[in-house]
Amino acid sequence: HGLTTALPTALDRGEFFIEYQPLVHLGDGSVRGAEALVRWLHPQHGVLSPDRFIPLAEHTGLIVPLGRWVLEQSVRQARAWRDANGGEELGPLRINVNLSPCQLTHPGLVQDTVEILERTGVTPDALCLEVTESALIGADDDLLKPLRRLAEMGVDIALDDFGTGYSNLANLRRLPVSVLKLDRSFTQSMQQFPADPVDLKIVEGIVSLAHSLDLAVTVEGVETGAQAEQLRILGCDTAQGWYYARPGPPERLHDLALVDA
Ligand code: G
Ligand code: G
Ligand code: MN
Ligand code: NA
Repeated sequence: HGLTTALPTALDRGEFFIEYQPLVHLGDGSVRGAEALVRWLHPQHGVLSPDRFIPLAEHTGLIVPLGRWVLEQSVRQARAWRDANGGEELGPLRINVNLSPCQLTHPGLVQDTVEILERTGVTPDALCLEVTESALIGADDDLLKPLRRLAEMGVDIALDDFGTGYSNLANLRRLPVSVLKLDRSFTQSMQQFPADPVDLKIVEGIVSLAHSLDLAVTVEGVETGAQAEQLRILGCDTAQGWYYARPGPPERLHDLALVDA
């Protein structure tokens, strides 16, 4: 249909833009960084969410140049936040970028990332690449090699939507990941206070396993203060969700971070 024909040239026409959603430290409430979320400003349909076009971009192969564009824009943005603040008082804002499975198998991933970091003067530890749990289920060494290279350089790798795919927990040990992003469904079950005791046990178990493997835990989809408090008590490290802020323009993130500092 219409989206399919318009997609291949949308990148050249400059129709994509990125919104940023803050990542907040649960212990002290400070803004530590943001996740980059791409949108398509379609000339007829208006703003389209990634669910509408990422699958199409994966199917047509546009995801490789689009993903590279998102990575470059986001890392530039992280640099701009740092510069706007004189690089000091805020502490660096880190940037999380989603990678689709097709980008993992694309041979240019490591080199593109290195070049983008060098061009922008952003250190690898300011970047976190998010890969879904399902993309890594049963991953062989060839698939993991580029992620391992990036992790060795100091780039964080996060396992996105964790707890939805059924990955073998023991498998975590061989993945070069340093962050688990707990799926939104866990946060949703913390709606009531006190939350369901079984769900509490599950999250408690995941957090304890994660920490014993030296992984940080980020929670997604936090919509209320009660959820944030419950997840903080359970030992989660970082949170993201509408309770703090919806995805928005980059200037807003800087303002949020300054207010906190
Ligand atoms: O905020 P939201 O509706 O925008 O995001 C929907 C989904 O799209 C999320 O699962 C998110 O991981 C994915 N997504 C957002 N931006 C990107 C991107 O730049 N690349 C890829 N591969 N997925 C993205
Ligand atoms: O990469 P991922 O699938 O995790 O992308 C985050 C998705 O979750 C985006 O679609 C984003 O807009 C959405 N999102 C972010 N915060 C909230 C929230 O508090 N509640 C809900 N329901 N969705 C959220
Ligand atoms: Mn994500
Ligand atoms: Na997610």
